[in-house]
Amino acid sequence: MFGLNGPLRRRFALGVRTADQRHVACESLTDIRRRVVVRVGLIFWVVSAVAYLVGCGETVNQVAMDTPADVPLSIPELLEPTVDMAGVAYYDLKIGTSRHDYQQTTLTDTYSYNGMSVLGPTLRLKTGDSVVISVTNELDQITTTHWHGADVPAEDDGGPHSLIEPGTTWVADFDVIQPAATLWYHPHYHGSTAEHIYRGAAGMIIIEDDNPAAATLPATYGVDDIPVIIQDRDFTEESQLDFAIDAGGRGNQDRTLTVNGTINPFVEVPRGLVRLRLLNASQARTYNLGVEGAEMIKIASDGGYLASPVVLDETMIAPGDRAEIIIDVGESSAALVDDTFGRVLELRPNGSVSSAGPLPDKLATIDRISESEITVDRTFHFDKIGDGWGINGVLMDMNRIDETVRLGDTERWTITAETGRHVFHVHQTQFQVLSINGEPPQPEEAGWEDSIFVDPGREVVIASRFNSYADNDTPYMYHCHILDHEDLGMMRQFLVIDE
Ligand SMILES: [Cu+2]
Repeated sequence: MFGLNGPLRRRFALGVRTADQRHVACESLTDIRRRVVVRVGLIFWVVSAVAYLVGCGETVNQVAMDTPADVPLSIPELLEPTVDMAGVAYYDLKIGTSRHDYQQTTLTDTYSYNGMSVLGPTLRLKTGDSVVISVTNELDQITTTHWHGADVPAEDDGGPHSLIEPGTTWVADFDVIQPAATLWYHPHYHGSTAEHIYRGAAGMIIIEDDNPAAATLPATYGVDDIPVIIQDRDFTEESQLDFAIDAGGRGNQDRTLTVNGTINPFVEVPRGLVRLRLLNASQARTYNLGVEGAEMIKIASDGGYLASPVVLDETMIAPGDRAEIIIDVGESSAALVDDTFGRVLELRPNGSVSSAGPLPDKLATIDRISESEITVDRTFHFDKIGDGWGINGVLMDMNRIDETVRLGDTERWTITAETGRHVFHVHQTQFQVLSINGEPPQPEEAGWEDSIFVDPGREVVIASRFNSYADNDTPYMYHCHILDHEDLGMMRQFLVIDE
């Protein structure tokens, strides 16, 4: 699909219409030709047919642009903290079972936080805050909760060593030392991460700061600043989640798209600038997202604001990735679209006008890591190992420390893959991309990242400053964020030590 530019793919999404979103989208080429010739003429038919042949290697429940979006987008509630005399903010999370209306024939059993029907409340933190987050496990099995993208001490990171036994509470305690960003939280119990997230346990974290360059951006949660948590799901005939692990190179790919747990949603927004906080919380699927009816302007990557806004035809988000985009909504609806699923989310003007804007020319100063700063080089190679997946020839071992990093060092990591598609994710640190296949990163990839797509055709070189926290005993993780691969062993552990 990468050979086709954005507008061509969007015509594909417009041209292929299915009568029922619960049925498969791959129609005969004759049907497509008839419909598209009538609509847009012969040139578009040729384009659509090519797009069809490339894109129809799989079947999904595609939402056509001319199918009404009739379900309001669910917006996860904001979790309000209790603040003590010293200004410390206390947040309470409880993970447990629930039931959610996925528009199937009956309610679906789910996992969630704080009694929501699915997913969890959004945590909104501010740079400089001291926070204490308690997580109580009301499931009947062990889990953990990890703060993905957060720069926190290893013992507060919520990785696979921070077990929460059923009926017990684990407490994370940290200062927010990083700039504004969209992060997320999710279980990270080794071997069960994919299933716990798939059943619905995940939520968004928004970090805000006093960056004056961002003061005119839309920032009213749920009004012009919208969380967009994208997940694919399959359902059994009994309307239950059809969880599966796929040991193949792409992991498990499902056929129905959900946004904040809603299928085929719309959201009412003001005219003017609207911010979408995109989070790919899927098990294994990568999305190529674009916008119909307006420009798509990317303002932030995993770790926060880009140097400047970037207008893009499409943005790829792999599992674990976040991207913040701005859409200037006009008099009629705009839509977030994906090249496989069609429309993801309709943005429907509600008659009000956003007070946000204008869009600033400059958002942040990205202090680029130079070659002269590098003190250590490492290489990581992703490959299949037997029935599992490993890094540098070994499967995950909870009792083995794979790397030891010295506090204060700046490291350059070169990442390659032998087979399959992977997403390199590292805990604690936000890195910079130095090169992809020897080329410097594009502006939209030149900010801070904690996850990056890797496959046999891409050599990715990143650099990271390890200058915040050290712990001689508790490791951080780095792993593939295709959750099938992670649970099957594609994870290793590093210590950051102060010596
Ligand atoms: Cu992988």
